Amino acid sequence: MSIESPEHLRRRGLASDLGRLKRMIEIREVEETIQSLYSAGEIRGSTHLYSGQEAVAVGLASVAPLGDTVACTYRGHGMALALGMEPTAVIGEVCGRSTGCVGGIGGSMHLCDPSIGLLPTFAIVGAQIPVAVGVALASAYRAADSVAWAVLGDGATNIGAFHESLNMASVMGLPVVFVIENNLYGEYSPLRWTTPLDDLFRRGEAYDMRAAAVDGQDVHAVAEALAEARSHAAAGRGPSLIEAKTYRYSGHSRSDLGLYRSADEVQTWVSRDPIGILAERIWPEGHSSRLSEMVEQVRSEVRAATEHALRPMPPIDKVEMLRHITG
Ligand SMILES: Cc1ncc(C[n+]2csc(CCOP(=O)(O)OP(=O)(O)O)c2C)c(N)n1
Ligand SMILES: [Mg+2]
Repeated sequence: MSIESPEHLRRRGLASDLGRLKRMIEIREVEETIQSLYSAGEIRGSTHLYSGQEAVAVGLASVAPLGDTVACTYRGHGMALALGMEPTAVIGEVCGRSTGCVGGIGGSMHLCDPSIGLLPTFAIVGAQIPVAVGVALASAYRAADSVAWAVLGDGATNIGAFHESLNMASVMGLPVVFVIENNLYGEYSPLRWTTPLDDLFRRGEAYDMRAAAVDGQDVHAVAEALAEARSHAAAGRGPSLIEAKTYRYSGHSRSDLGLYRSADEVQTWVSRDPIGILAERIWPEGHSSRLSEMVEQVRSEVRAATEHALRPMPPIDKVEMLRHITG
């Protein structure tokens, strides 16, 4: 299947800029709903929100055909939605309900749906990277034209598995694209406290790998860079490392307010909001009322999805299992 296939984009709802905008709004609304559900005590364990980074997931899902495989992190609600998971399945899973994508036993950090190419999201920093390389190896072995995607944070580039994975993928010329979501922070530490460089794509040089940085707030720029990387991989020319410069609006997880970041810094990034950037491009003559209309529409869809997701309780054995897992 060609990456321009209208069929795959239609199935994902990403065939047009309006579809891409709507999906980014959906991700934002689902994350805001999850934040409120967390405060209301509906969510056990931790949860990591994706607000601010929407253009990366939607850009990737716009160019990854069905048949590709995505391995990403605990900050994976946005990627699941971008790839086509229904809000009910995300919200249900995060809340441990049977309406969730894996029946409520995975939770926020373990979303999964093989039918959309999403491997179970990974809670261990960097663990998804060698798994994606393994998927790429299988694809090369079978002479399939599918590509594997490893989506990781800036902090994960300091993990041994990152370096081993890039090395092996490069030596073997495997069809994998490594996508760094550089949101400038690890758990609570600014990138520069833990990492000796700002431009993480430069780590690709050490592995003789095609590498580039891209504006992670611009869904078109992300899609273009990732489409090129995918074509390169699918043509048998090996892996790429793409660094998307982006920002998470919320703290690292659950109740973290992110107070270690200055208000100016947050404001600078909010002024380059990925939803605003695309809306302005779609409606250059003025976007605020049309955008508000779309937000209202998505908000009511997400409200309905939430009611549906929370209605049933899981069977008692799953409740017991969750109790056991989360203490
Ligand atoms: C191997 C491992 N070490 C530490 C942790 C705890 N931890 C969870 S998220 C995180 C920060 C990762 O930062 P980054 O890769 O930049 O991803 P982001 O959370 O910013 O998306 C850490 C240290 C973990 N889950 N796994
Ligand atoms: Mg980070």
